Amino acid sequence: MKQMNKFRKLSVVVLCYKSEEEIIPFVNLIEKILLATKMDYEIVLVANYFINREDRTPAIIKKMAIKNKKLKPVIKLKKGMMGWDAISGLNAATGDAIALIDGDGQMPPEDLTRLFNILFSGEFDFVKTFRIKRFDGYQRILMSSFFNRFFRLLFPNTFFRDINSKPKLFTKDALKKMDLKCGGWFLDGEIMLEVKRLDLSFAEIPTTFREIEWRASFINWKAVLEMIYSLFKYRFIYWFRK
Ligand SMILES: Nc1nc2c(ncn2[C@@H]2O[C@H](COP(=O)(O)OP(=O)(O)OP(=O)(O)O)[C@@H](O)[C@H]2O)c(=O)[nH]1
Ligand SMILES: [Mg+2]
Repeated sequence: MKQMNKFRKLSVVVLCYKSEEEIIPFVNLIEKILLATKMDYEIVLVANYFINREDRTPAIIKKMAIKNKKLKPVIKLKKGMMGWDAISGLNAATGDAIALIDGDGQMPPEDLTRLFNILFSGEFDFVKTFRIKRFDGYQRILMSSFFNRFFRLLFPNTFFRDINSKPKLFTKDALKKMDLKCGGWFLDGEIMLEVKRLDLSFAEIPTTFREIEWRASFINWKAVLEMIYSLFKYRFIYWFRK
C-alpha cells in the first residue's frame, strides 16, 4: 500500500571525517537509496577538519559537491570531535526527516530505507537502530555493553537498547525541539536524553555493525573515559534541565 506521508524532503547527514576516498562509493550508495524513495532529498557531507592534520576529505567533498547539487558540504575548522561535527551537519539539514550516519562504512546504509519507512508511518518522532550483531571485536562489544549498563544505572527510567547505534532518524520538529550541545563523544547519549526529556515517541530496529577494514579504530580508552566522565556530568545537568 502506498501511503501518503507528511514528509516532502529527506536529509541524510554523513560524518565524513577522515573517510577520504572511501566516502565516494558510500555517498553513491546513499544517493541510490534516496533516489528509490522518489522524494526530494539532500545529502549533507560533514568534512570538518583539524588544522595541521593530514586529511584529504575536505578537498574530496568539495569536488563531489561541485558535480552534484544534491550534495551539501559542511567544511569548517573543527572545534570539537564527533558531536561537534554531527551538530554542524544537523544544523545545515533542511529536510522534513533528517538522518545521521557515520561515513566510515560500518553502518549499512540500507538501514536508512527501513528507518524512513517507519518514520513515514507517522507514528514516531525518532527512530534508530540497535546492533544485534557486531563485527568490530570483543573489546568494543565489551566497552559498549559497559557504557549502556552504566547509562541505565544513572538514568534508570530510560529503556533504550543501544545508545550509540546509528543511523538515527529525526523528524524536523523533533530535532528542532532538542537542545543538543555535546561537541564530544557523548552526543548520542545526549540525543537519547533529549528523546526522554521531551517525551518523544521512538522506535528501535535491529541491525548489524561492520568491522572497519580500511583503517584502525579511532576509539581508544581516552574516548571511553570521556564518555564515562560525560555520563556523570550529564546526570548532573539533567537534574536541572527542564
Ligand atoms: N575519531 C573521530 N571521528 C570523528 C570526529 N569527527 C567526526 N567523526 C566521525 O564520527 C564517526 C564515528 O567515529 P568512529 O571513530 O568511527 O567511532 P566508532 O565507530 O565508535 O569507532 P571506530 O569506527 O572503531 O573508530 C565517524 O564517521 C567519524 O568520521 C573526530 O573528531 N574524531
Ligand atoms: Mg566507526
